[in-house]
Formats: sequence, structure tokens, C-alpha cells
Amino acid sequence: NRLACHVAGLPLPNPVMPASGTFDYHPDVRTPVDVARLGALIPKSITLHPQPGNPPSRLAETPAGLINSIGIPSPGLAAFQDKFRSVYGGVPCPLVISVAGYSPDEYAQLTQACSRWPEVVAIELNLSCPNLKTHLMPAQDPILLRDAVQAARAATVKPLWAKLSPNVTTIAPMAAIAHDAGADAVVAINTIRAMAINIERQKAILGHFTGGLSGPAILPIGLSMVWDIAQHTSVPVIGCGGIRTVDDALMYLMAGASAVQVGTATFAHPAAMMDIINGLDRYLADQGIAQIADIIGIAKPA
Ligand code: RRO
Repeated sequence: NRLACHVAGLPLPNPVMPASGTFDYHPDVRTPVDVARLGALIPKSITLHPQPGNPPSRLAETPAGLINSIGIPSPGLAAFQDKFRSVYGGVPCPLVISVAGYSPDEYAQLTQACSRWPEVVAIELNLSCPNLKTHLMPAQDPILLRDAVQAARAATVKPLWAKLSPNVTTIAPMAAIAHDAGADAVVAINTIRAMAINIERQKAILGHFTGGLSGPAILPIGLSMVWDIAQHTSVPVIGCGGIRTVDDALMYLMAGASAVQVGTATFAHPAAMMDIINGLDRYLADQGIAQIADIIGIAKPA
């Protein structure tokens, strides 16, 4: 299997997975995604306590791309635990659970609880949701980032991925802080804080006013951030941001990503991930490249 790969030592069947929040799985629901062929599945972030999410409207298509202000509607940990076995008990690919806390202790509780299931191969710490009212994103502040990751690290022996925010002055130091605090890998990037206004109605387009920009507009930004992390640190990085096609995925891999997450494209066209997986396999075969690892970080200067 040419596509088999590793993220910080964790073996995956291939490097393609949905970005958290853009695709979910239920054994009784048919989708255009062959879940058994995914590198991993990452359901929507869960919070410790139930919460409704942000007021509507929560999604806006603008000329620059999709802006969302979903605000993590979540059943809470207890309800998630109750339904876990019936939903994910037979999941046919590696499962990564994304957790979002409001304090280091909440990250620790969520991480500990979600690590108990044998299906869960890693925990993704969502430190970078741009749509929460009262809190600085942990990924924007070195101390908050360190404390959240350290707390989660103390709560599990499973691999920990820290999802970083592009809303920072420079991202490589944040990756290094997350790694030093115990994250095995980082994911770069989450959405970029953004806003749009309907002039005629003199209203913000979103109920929460601001949201997170995603899609093709942020691909060059995510790519440069993955490159910065790969150049300036030894932290394994999963690339995310605007990936729609196999060429987009190849750019991230060549910039230094060990794997990729497909967000907005999956949301609109769930089959995009299948096309990317098929395309990567064909690319490696056509180029006579034995394995994914052989193209990671190979981009040369122009
Ligand atoms: O639910 C959201 O509003 C949301 C989350 Br948790 C996130 O991580 N990134 C995003 O763009 N939206």
C-alpha cells in the first residue's frame, strides 16, 4: 500500500481525513464517502457540557469563501459517551476524537474520557475555534496553549494532535510550544477570523457577527504556515486549509505535512476525499514513488 503513512509514529492507511466538523459517520446513514477508505475519521469537536451553538445565521458564502459561526453545538460528554458504542463501535477506519474545552481541566476530562475507547487512535485538541464568545483561543496565547496541552497530556497515553489557529503573529513558535507541552503533532490551520455585512439590510451576515473563513482563499495561508512549521521546528504537522483537489493535497505534503484534512470541500462534496485518495495513489504510481513519506517536505525553491 503506497498510501500507508505515519503521523508522529501513528500508522494510518492513508494521509487523507476530513477536518473536524465537516463530516460525520453513522452506521445507518449512507454517504458518498467510503468511510473504510479514509485515513481517519474526526467527528465534530465535543465539549464537556451540552451547548446549543451560536444564533443563526451560522453560515455565509461570500466572494472570498465560506464564513462560519457555528459555535460548537455539542451534546456534551455524557450524551456523547452514551451513544458512542452504537455509533462508532464498528467504525471501519481509525477514529480521532476532537475535543474543545473552556479550561485546561476541561481538556483533561474530555481527553481522559475519550481515550478509553479502543477505536480511538488519537485525540485532537481543538484549541482554535474562532467562534466562542468569551474566550481567547488557547492557540493564540502561549500560556493558554501550554496549559491546555499539558493538562491533556497528563490525561492520556494516546497520541495528541493540537489544532492551531492562523490568527497568530507567527505560527512555528506555537507549534513548538504545543509540542514541548506534550502534543505529538499539530494541525495547521483552523479557519481565519472574518466578517461580512449585508449593506442593504445594514446587518452582519452572521448572527455572531464574526466567523471563520475557510475554503480555497485560505489555501496559500495554510500552506505557508505548514511550511513555516516544517522549516523552523521538528514538529509533525497535519495540513489543513482550502484543500479541494489532489494537487492541493500534494502541495501540503510537499510543504512538509505528514497528512491532510479536507474541510470545506468535504462539507460541499463529501466525495472530494475519495477523489484525493485515488489521485494520490495514481500520482505515486505514475511518478514511480514508493510511499507517501518520500514526498513529504520535498518542495525546492523556485
Ligand atoms: O463550531 C464552530 O464554530 C467551528 C469550530 Br469548533 C472550529 O474549530 N472552526 C470553525 O471554523 N468553526
